[in-house]
Amino acid sequence: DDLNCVYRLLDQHIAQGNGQRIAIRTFDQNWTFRDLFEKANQIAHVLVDNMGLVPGNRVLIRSANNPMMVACWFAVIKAGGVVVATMPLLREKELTTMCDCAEISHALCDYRLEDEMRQVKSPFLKQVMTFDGEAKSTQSLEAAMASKPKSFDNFGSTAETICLIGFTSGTTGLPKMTSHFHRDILLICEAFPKYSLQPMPDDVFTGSPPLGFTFGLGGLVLFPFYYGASTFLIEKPTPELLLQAIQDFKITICFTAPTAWRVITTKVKDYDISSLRKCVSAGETLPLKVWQDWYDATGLKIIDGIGSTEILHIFISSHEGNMKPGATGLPVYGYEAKIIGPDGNELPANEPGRLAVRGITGCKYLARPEKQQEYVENGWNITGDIFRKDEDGYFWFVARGDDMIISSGYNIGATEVESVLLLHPDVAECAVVGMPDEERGMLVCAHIVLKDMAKASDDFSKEIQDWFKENAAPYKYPRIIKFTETLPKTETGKIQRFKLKQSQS
Ligand code: 3SK
Repeated sequence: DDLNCVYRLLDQHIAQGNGQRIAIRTFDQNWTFRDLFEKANQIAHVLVDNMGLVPGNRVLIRSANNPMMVACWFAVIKAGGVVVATMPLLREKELTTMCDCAEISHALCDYRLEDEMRQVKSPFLKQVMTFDGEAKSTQSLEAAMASKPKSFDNFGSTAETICLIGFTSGTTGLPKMTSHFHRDILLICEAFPKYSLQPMPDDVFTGSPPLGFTFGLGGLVLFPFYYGASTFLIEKPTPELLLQAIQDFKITICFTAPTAWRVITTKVKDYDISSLRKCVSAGETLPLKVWQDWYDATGLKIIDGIGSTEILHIFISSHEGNMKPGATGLPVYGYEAKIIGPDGNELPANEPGRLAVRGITGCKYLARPEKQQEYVENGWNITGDIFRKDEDGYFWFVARGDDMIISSGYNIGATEVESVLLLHPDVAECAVVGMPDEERGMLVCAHIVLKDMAKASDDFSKEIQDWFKENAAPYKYPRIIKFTETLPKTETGKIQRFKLKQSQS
């Protein structure tokens, strides 16, 4: 049982007599570990008895961060299913691609996000059930749960049973999927949090990343529960709500992205945040100015980190005792990192090159053997980031090595945005690049050639942006549109994105 992640993270608290402790709080709900345990067990019964789930089936979970989403996450794994948790903002086309790629057969969905889920056209998806928080509908998950027992015999998983599939925002057409074992879920709880946070049962975690992003899953569910602590979930987090929660619910550990830390710094003087002891930043690189301003305002040192969906969570970071402001940090216990040149050999100190990482959680691409070959060598995962390692072994971010745009902590594949734009009936050609921005780190900027250039206008940009938000997750939409007669290309017709980047800097 100790290597079954659901037992270790949830059931064990009941077995040890800690069921009455608070597991999840929101602005209007309190769930104890027992509440969560019983609801997860009832949902597991519904998955098996009513939805016909058999072990190994992949189950999509679509929701904002709330207690029912967490209960569904545990229920799927209890029943032997594989969780594919998604960002709430994804649209029908993105959901369809995920269902097709991961062969998803079942979905559990917050009723407020049901419309897009019902439009998914995938031959694999057989069963969708929605939860509404109160069994308002007789068809709801809660209505089906009402008659189910509050105990459940967990499927007999082993340490190496796959229980989670993560999608990475691909830089090319099809997304990359990575799989994770029960063992991996538990190992990350022994790595970054132990190294940087030293959590205790009285800690209260909060933050903004969605649970569909493994940064959020770790920081807001796995780490608190592994250490018997509680989590405070916010469905639509804003800097103000994070500050409100920290003040009113005595939060001790907060996970968010640099963009939010920057805004929070400007507002913190209006709140009492004296309970806060650890501040974590990941998802994009943390500018030194943001770190310094927060330190000057609060005396707290933000713990920067870099992780990935492939590795599951943060693998380079620091703690108060060994921080070099501006550097991302040192490899976390259980991981090794190095900087390699184009020939794959390690580079000398301070030379920028590709970051490679290897460690306890491995890197297992699913269904795409060519990706395993391209991105994994001797267990080393070759990331898309350019870093340098200084003479003391600290890693410093230099640049993204691919066409990924990181805006407000979201990873946005430029090619993915292009492929959506090309579906617009008026778009002939387009190229998408990141544009540096004070507030968001990067902005998505689309250079567009229209079939009829006479249509180019500010109003038409707005029309394309609105159309985009209907057809893809709104956080990916191009905030800047530049209409152009031609795009710069090589002799072989390849778009020269670097020229577009140069022309705007
Ligand atoms: O983007 C990151 O740095 C990250 C951190 C933790 C887990 C997952 C990711 C992608």
